[in-house]
Amino acid sequence: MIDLHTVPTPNGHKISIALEELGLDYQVIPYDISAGDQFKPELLALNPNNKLPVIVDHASLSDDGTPMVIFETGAILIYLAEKTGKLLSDKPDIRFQQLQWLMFQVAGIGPLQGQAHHFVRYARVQQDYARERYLNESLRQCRVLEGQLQDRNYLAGDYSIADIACWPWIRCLPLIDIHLENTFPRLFDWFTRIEQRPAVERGKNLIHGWVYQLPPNFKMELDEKTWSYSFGEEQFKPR
Ligand SMILES: N[C@@H](CCC(=O)N[C@@H](CS)C(=O)NCC(=O)O)C(=O)O
Repeated sequence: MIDLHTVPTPNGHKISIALEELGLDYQVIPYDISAGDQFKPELLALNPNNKLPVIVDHASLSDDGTPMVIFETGAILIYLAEKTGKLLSDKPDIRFQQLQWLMFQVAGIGPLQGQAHHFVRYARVQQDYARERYLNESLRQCRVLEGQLQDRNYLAGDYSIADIACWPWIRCLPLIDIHLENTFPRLFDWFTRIEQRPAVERGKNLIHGWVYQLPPNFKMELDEKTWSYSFGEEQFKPR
């Protein structure tokens, strides 16, 4: 049994989709990051970086006899793929292409598109330069993916953890007013192909992700406490 400590965000959905695809036995431990759950001592003991998701695999023990604990979605996806021998090729050339696109997501799309969401949807002070910069970067990343998908159905080889990592983030683009259908047709087809997978349907609905129903550029008005947990004093206080 795997404990999945998670939230209904793109990072959370990467792991619930992978667990569903792999048919692994798991239970969900939901967190509310707007209420500061990410700073609970139980979570900090698993991930000192106060981020979700985190998995605890009770079926796999570390050298000290305690269950394996893994945070950072890139590491979790590689762990799950290696545990099952699925969703990551065993042919070295394809495997490293898949890992390369996984890294493109965790080191590129997540951090930079994440900033676009921050400046478009959350920032309390209008920051035109930052907004433009991260929107342009998100569009540039879409162009890179569009190019990669010109002559293939998945990012590298068969459907893999690279596609699973990117998909929930591509799903968020309408929130920052980026729409694939006309501008990035191959990326749109890839998105639709993956969306139709039953495991993706189950994984994305695991915890209700209401945020995905918001209109483009919807400005989030966070109350003081939530702002503090996410972007203010509570987030940055030493622990
Ligand atoms: N690089 C991390 C990012 C995880 C992350 O940013 N998680 C967000 C939810 S999507 C979180 O837990 N935020 C809580 C906080 O920043 O306090 C990963 O890939 O796991």
